[in-house]
Amino acid sequence: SADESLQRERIKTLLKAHNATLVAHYYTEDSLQALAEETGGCVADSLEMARFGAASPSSTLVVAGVRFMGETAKMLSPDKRVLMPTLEATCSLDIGCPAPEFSAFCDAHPDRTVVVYANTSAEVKARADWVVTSAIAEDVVAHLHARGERIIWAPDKHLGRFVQSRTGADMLMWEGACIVHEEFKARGIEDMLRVYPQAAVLVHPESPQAVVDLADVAGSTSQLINAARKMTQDTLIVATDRGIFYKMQQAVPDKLLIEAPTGGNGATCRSCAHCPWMAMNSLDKLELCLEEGLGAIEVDDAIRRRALVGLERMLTFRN
Ligand code: CIZ
Ligand code: SF4
Repeated sequence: SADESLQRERIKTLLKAHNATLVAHYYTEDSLQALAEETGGCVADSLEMARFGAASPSSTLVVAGVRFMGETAKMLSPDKRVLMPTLEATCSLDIGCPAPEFSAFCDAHPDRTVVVYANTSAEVKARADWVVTSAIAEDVVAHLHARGERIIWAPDKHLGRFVQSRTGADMLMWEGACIVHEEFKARGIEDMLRVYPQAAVLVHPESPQAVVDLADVAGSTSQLINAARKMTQDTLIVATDRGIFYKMQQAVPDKLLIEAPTGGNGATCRSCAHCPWMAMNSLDKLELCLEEGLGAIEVDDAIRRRALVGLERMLTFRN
């Protein structure tokens, strides 16, 4: 609309005035992803967001995503101002893994290497030997397993089980889950495959085992977008947050993308393929945060220094 295009222009002016770069996650709304692209920022998964933010020459990073992404950006770029359109956007994995309980769990198994998913608080990262995202979890765990290390994995039990099955590593799991991905239903996908028998199934491994078992490709968001390009099928059933369709459709403009079913038979679900916390980000909140300097992320320095150990291992990891 005309209003929205005026708003986009105002935000572009604000970004320039603040020497700010906008980094948006694949699961945020299309308007934010489009604006990040148009203004020289980036649209990415959490690993690439972290790399891009750290390499950016801007003095301010605006992170459209959920809180752990802003914290990671701040920890990697302590001298930059890191703003978020909303500080309320959390993640069920972060909520389900409180630092004191997690720390006690680690203390009870001192012989294990602690590997945590990026979807955790700065405090939990500070307790970890390694931080990983879904894009490199399997490679890192395979590397540790080959060195004979036994692992504590937290917090996503589905991703942990997926990585365990691929690597054969000895992994003690924390029992967390993503409220978006755990809603995908194998039965619903099987029904859909009867309607679209030629379709390929693309699944994010935060999904339940039965859903991953139906996948032609299971992988992180960036891996799924790359896989979409390579698939010979022209219909793709996609089990991850539907925000990914913005970039995936750009990558494969001629393919039909279909959201994998969540609740079977019209049953209600809590999230229906879209993360409620990612959805808290909007152009309105972005404009406000730039105008008023709201939503600044701060991380305690001692926590940051400890969390950086695992984060830097992730960023410098090469197979
Ligand atoms: O589900 C998420 O929050 C994901 C996929 C994060 C990421 O690694 O980009
Ligand atoms: Fe967390 Fe799931 Fe939302 Fe990602 S999609 S931020 S894992 S709740």
